[in-house]
Amino acid sequence: MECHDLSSFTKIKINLHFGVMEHAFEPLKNDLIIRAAWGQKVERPPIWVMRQAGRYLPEYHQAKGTRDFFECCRDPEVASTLTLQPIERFAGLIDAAIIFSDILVIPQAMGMTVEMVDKKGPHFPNPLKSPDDGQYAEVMNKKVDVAKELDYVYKAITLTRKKLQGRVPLIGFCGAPWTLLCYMVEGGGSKIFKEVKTWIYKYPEETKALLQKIAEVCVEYLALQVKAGAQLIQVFDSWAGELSPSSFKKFSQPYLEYIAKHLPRKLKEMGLDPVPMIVFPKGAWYALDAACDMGYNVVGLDWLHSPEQTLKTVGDRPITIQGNADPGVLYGSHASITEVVEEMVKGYDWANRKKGWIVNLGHGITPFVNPEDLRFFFQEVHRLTKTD
Ligand code: 1CP
Repeated sequence: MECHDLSSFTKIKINLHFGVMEHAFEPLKNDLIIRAAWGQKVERPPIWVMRQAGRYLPEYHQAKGTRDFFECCRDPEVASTLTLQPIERFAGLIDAAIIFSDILVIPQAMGMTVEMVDKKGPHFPNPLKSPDDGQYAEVMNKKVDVAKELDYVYKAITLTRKKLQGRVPLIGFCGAPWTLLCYMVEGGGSKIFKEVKTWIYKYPEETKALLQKIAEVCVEYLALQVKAGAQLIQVFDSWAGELSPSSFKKFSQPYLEYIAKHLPRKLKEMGLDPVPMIVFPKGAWYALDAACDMGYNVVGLDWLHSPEQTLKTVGDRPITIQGNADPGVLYGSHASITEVVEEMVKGYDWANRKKGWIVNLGHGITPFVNPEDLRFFFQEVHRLTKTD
């Protein structure tokens, strides 16, 4: 009889009831968001908020200490601790964790230097200047080893899944190619987007080649996140709203579609089951109709959309909407929070539909919000969607 040592056993794929998985994790005790993302009827709408692990939480500052931001991302122990903080604080009220990382790890993996400047945000000391600049050729020609360069993210995901012990699903994410391109050429956040507008209107073909390169990295990166244990994925197109309807069709949509088409194929090749995919094209209100046909299961909306109009636009397509309270309401009174939740519950026709909605803010939670006001938001969603 053939003899196997135990270590090779632990490495082989374990065929669980749910399909072939790379790791053995505890079964989910709360899979509400996964069922809602697949479009199933659910007992109540799942809730999480973008940027739920971060600066508004005192425990975030305490755990981070004086460490550099990217140092936290690269340390699986720290990253998993930060990911779990909102899950622990809001236990029983929150339905998903999102891995603590940043969208800008992809430009780093592509060979660019990105620093996180305290109280200012991301900074690229050497942004891409123009297609004639040697750095463009370098980035385009670099064979990105996505498995090696971002190994720390996969390790953080696997460790987080273990620590979660099935409490809630874990979301993996990446930045959309358009949004990443903005940072790579602007060198950080921007108000007028001078550089990236120069790129799209002066060098459209070179811009598209770079977007395609980023999209390919995104697919591989997301697939490896799923292999490591991510149970849903979200693509953040935070700067989609800087494009016109026509330029969105040229410089964002094709690459979002590429990811939605190729990720499931890649997962299949890897022997992994598909996971629900969320797209968040922030500010691109004109693209809601198109976003419903881009191949994603969930479309995340900012607060510029009314739920009623959204439902009309979605029609009978099997799309779940995620969102979309104005994050600013968390600076307001509890009466205002209640009103905003009531408007969403009514607007998404929850009492009749019981599907197609994941509750979230319309963008990330902002610094200086009192976490207890977020708790009140969660509690109000639970209270106003309870079925006896
Ligand atoms: O709970 C979580 O969501 C934490 C994980 C997370 C995610 C999903 C972080 C941690 N960043 C992100 C995504 C991210 N990063 C986006 C997409 C979401 C969005 O639009 O908000 C974007 C645009 C970034 C880029 C980025 N990183 C910014 C924005 C700068 C700008 O141009 O306006 C900032 C400030 C960061 C730093 C960052 N990322 C995450 C945290 C907790 C922080 C703050 C770091 C600190 O000061 O301690």
